[in-house]
Amino acid sequence: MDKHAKIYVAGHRGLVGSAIVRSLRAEGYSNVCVRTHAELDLTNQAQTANFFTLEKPAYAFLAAARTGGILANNSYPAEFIRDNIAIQSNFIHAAYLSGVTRLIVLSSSCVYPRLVPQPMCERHLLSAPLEPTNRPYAVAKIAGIEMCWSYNRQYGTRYIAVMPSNLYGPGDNYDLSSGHVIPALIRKCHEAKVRGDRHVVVWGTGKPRREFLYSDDLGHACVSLMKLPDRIFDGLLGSDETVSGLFEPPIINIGLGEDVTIEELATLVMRVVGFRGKIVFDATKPDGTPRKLLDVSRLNAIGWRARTSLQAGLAKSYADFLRSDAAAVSS
Ligand code: GFB
Repeated sequence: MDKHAKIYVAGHRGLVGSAIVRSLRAEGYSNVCVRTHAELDLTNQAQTANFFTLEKPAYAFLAAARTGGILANNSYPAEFIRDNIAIQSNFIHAAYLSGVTRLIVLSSSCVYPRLVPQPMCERHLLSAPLEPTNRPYAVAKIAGIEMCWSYNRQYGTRYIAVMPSNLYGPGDNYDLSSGHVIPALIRKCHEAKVRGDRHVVVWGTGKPRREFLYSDDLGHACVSLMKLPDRIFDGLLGSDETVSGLFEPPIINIGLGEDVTIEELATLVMRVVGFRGKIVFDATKPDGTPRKLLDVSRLNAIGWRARTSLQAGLAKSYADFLRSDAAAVSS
C-alpha cells in the first residue's frame, strides 16, 4: 500500500475505526480520509454514492455500523438489521462503482452459529442456527460477507470481511444499557468502589465464555491485512463454490486465541479497578451464546498475533474510563 494512497476509514470515531486510523497514522500513511456521521450518512444511498464518486479512495475500511451489547441488540432488532444492511449495501456497491482496489468490511464473531465446535473456524459460517439475541445483526453482517463474496465472483473485486472476537479499548461505550460487558463492568466496579458498595451486579449466570481483543490490536491486524502482497491477500478472497465445490467465504478470524468466563472477567475487572466487594448475578438478564472462541490459526499462519493480554488491556481501558466523561458523571 503506497504511503500516499487515499485510504477511507468509515466509522473513524468508533472503537474500531479510531484504532484503524491510529494504526495507519503510526505507520506513516498520510492520506487518510474520514467523515463524521453529520457529514456523510452511510444509510443514505445518494450521499454514499456521491462521496465515493468525488473522493475515489484507493482502499477502504468499513468500520461504521450500528453496534451494541446483548441488551441493545435484543431491544432494537429492527434498527440493527435495517441500518447495517443499508450501510453495507450502499457502501460496497459505491466502492465497486468508484474502483476501490481493496476493501475490508468489519464483521464479528457473533455471526457464527450459536452452537458450533470451539474454537470456531471460518468454515463454520452458515453451518447452524444463529444466537437469537443478535440474529438481526448477524444476518445483516452475513449479508455484507455475501456481498463481498458475490462482487469478487462477478466483478473480480478484492473485498474481504474480518471476524473479530468481542472488542474493548479506548473510547468504548460506557453506557450501561447499550454497551458491551467490559466497559459496563469497568463502570459498575468503579461506581461501586466510589460509593463503598458491598457488591456489583453482573448480568446472566456468569458462565458464558468470551474471547476479548483489545481494539488497537484489531486496528493493527486490519492494516497488516490491507498491506499484504497480492499473492497472499488474494488467498483470502474466497472461492466460487459453484466451480470449486469448496465452501471458502472471503473472511478471516481475528482474536486473542483464548477466552474466559464472564465470572472470571468480572473478577479480573474488580482487581484492576480495586473494588473488593462481591459479585451478584442477575439471572433475569440473558447469557447469550454459551461460548465464542475463534480459531486464529489462519491469521497466525500469515504472521500476525495479538500483542495485548486481557490483563494489560483491562488496565489501559480503566485508565481510559477515568479520563472519560462517564467517569466524571460517576465520581
Ligand atoms: O458484551 P455483551 O453484551 O456481548 O455480553 P455478547 C457478554 C456477556 O456478558 C453476556 C454478560 O453473557 C452478558 O449477559 N454481562 C454481564 C454483561 N454483565 C453485563 C453487563 O453489565 N453488560 C453487558 N453488556 N453484558 C454481543 C452481540 O453479544 O456481542 C453483538 O449481541 C456483538 O451482536 C457483540 O456482536 C460482540 O457477546 O453477548
